[in-house]
Amino acid sequence: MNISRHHPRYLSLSVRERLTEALSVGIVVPQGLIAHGRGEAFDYLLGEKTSLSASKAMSVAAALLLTSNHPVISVNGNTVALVGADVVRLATLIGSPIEINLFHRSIRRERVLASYLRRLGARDVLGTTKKAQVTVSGIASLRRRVDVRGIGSADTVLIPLEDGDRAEALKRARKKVIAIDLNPLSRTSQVASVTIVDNVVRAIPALIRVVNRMHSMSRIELLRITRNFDNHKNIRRTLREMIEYLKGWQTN
Ligand code: PTJ
Repeated sequence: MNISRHHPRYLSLSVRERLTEALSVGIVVPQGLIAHGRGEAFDYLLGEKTSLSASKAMSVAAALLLTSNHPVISVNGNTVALVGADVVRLATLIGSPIEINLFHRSIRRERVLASYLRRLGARDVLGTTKKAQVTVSGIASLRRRVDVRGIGSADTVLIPLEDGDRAEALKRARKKVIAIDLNPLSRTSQVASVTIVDNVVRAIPALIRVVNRMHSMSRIELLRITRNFDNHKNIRRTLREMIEYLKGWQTN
């Protein structure tokens, strides 16, 4: 559908359009549209903009990615459809592989996502071969099977739009977990080491900008940023920001 740029909901409508197109080629599953709807509802409560607490979490996430020995970006259908090109850019910048790890898993979908990411310029795409698989214990779905060269040996995993089960299991496996999730109350948000409560379409491009800015900082400075961060305190700040935004509507 051709959406006019002058439509007041242009951005939101074009994101929906991207998801439905990705559904038609098998990148996104129907359940992904439902998940997106839930995300949109929370985005309203943020005024559809990046909050101060999300910006803070992004700085910590960037510092963590830059100081990790083996960071990995885990992607699902929605993430690839919405920000595939930016994920490839971020992976190149931090020198990390991209691992496809699907909740609604099928070999066909894994191949579709991998070839799409490669067309966007990704060099190191994992998660499509059974050869190098290991199991992350405590995950009820097929997402427990991961690549030993990727999530299996990662010290930090970036997980946009994740299910809580796997976020918890990755934490138990002693990995640092960076979540991007519009729902600050989700299990993923609550268990992650760093939670960016923001729309993935704003968060990944913003994260690229922050990583570029922090690239020249010393390791000591970066480690100080990660050590002084309290994720639960920052999520409470996000909730306060949402409440303040709603209060603004009361007085309108
Ligand atoms: O591609 P697959 O098979 O791996 O499946 C992907 C989905 C998203 C269907 C699957 O991972 C799933 O069911 O996820 P959940 O458990 O519904 O969680 C998705 C979370 O992402 C929810 O907390 C949403 O609020 C949040 N969310 C949805 N859209 C966005 C988002 N967060 C950030 N940006 C979004 N655009």
